[in-house]
Amino acid sequence: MFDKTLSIIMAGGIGTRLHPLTADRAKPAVPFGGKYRIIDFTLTNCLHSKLRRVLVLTQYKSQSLQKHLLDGWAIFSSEISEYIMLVPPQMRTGESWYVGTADAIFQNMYLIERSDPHYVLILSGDHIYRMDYAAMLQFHHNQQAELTVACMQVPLASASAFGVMSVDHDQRISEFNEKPQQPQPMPGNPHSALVSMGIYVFNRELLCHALQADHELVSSSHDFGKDIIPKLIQTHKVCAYRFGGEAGRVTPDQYWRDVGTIDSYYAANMDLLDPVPPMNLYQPDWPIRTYHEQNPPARMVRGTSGHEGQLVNSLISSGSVICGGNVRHSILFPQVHVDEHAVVEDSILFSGVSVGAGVQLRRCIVDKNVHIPPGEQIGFDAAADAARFTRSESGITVIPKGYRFIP
Ligand code: ADQ
Ligand code: ADP
Repeated sequence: MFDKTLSIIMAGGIGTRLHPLTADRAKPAVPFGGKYRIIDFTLTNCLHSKLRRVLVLTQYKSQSLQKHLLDGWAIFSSEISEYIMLVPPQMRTGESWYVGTADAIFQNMYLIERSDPHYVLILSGDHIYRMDYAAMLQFHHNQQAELTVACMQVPLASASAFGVMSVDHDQRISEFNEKPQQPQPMPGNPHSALVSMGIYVFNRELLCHALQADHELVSSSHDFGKDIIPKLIQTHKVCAYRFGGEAGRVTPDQYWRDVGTIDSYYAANMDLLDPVPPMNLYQPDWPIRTYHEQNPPARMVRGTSGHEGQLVNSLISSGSVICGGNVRHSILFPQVHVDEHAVVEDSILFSGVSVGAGVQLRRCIVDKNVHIPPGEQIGFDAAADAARFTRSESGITVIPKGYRFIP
C-alpha cells in the first residue's frame, strides 16, 4: 500500500497569525521544541509510516525551509529509498501563485501523474503530532472510500477554527462546514465537535477529477475545506478516520495541535515541559528527526562573581551556556547564553539569543540572535511590552528577529 501512495505536504501558507515569527520564514520552518522546526513532525510521521515518496510544496518565504530540508532531511532521501522532493512555486502551471490549498495541488498535477500513485495523502506542514498514516491508509482501503478525512474531537468552543463534520454510523461524512460560526456539536455530546485535521487520503482518480473540475469554477476559492470536500460528500464515498479512536479519547501517543497562532504555538511548546508530556520527544520507536547543529554540550556554570544559577523544568539545547542565570519552565534552543542573575521564566529562546545580566523575562518568545542588554524587564508591564513588541491575546510577548534594543 505504501509504495502506491504519494504524500504531499503543503508547506506554503502565509502564517499571518504567527507573525512576527513568520515575518522572514514559512510557518513550517518556525523553530519548535528546542531543536526542531514545525515541519519535522510531519516528515517524521512520513518516515515512520514508511511512506517513501514525499513532495513538499513550498511557496511563501521558503529560503530557510528549503535550507532546513536540504541540511536536515536530504540524507533520508537515500535512507528511505525514494525521495523527499522540494517543489518550489516556479513549478506552477499558471501565472499566479497558488490561490488556495487545492490550487497548490492542482498546479503540481503533473508530478502526481508522473508518480502514478493509487492514493494521494495530503498533509499540512504546520501541525505538531505523532500519527501513523499507515493506519489511516488501511482504514481508507478497508472502507473502500474514495476520500478519507482524518478527524478528531475538540471542545465545541474551539471548533469554529476548523472544518466541522457530522458522520453517520458507517463513518461516512454526511455534513461538512468549513470554519462555521456556530459549529454543530456531536450527537449526545453537546460540548464537543468532530473536526477535520486537514489530512486527506484521496483515490488518485477522484483527486485529479475533483481538482480539474474545481479549477474551472470561477466562483471557487480553490480550497479543500471550503470547496472540494463539501461538494464531494454529496457525490462520493467520503469517510472520516478518527484519530484517537472511536471514543475520541486522545492518548499521549495521539496528540495533535494546529500551531497557527502565537498562543497555540506557545502552548504546544509549553506542553513539552509537562511532567508527562502529551507529545513525547523521547519515544525510542518514534525519534523526531531534524537537522543537528555541530555544537559543544550545554553547560551550566557559576557567574563571574560566583553566583550559582538555577535550572528548573526546562529544555536546554546544545551549545547553550547558563552562566549564573536562572531558567525556569523554559525552552532554550542551541547557543543561547543566559548571564548572571538573569531570570528566564515560562519563555522560549531561539538559537543564538543572549540574555544579559539581571534581565527578567516572563512569558516571552525571543527570535533568533536577539541580544537583550543587562537590566531589561519584559513580560511584566503589558502596556510597555505592547508598545515595543507583539503581544498575543493571552499575553505572550514576542521579540522579533533583528530587534535592536536602544542602549
Ligand atoms: P487551515 O488550517 O485554515 O484549515 P490552510 O490555512 O488553508 O488551512 O492551510 C492548510 C495547509 O496548507 C497549511 O499547512 C498551509 O501552510 C498550507 N498552505 C496553505 N495555502 C497554501 C498554498 N497556497 N500553497 C501551499 N501550501 C499552502 C485546514 C482545513 C480545515 C481543517 C484545518 C486543520 O481547511 O478544514 O480543520 O486545516 O488544521
Ligand atoms: P531562520 O531564522 O528560519 O533560521 P535564517 O535567517 O537562518 O532563517 O535563514 C536561512 C537561510 O535563508 C539562510 O541561508 C539565509 O541566507 C536565507 N535567507 C533568509 N532570509 C533571506 C532573505 N530575505 N533573502 C535571501 N535569503 C534569505
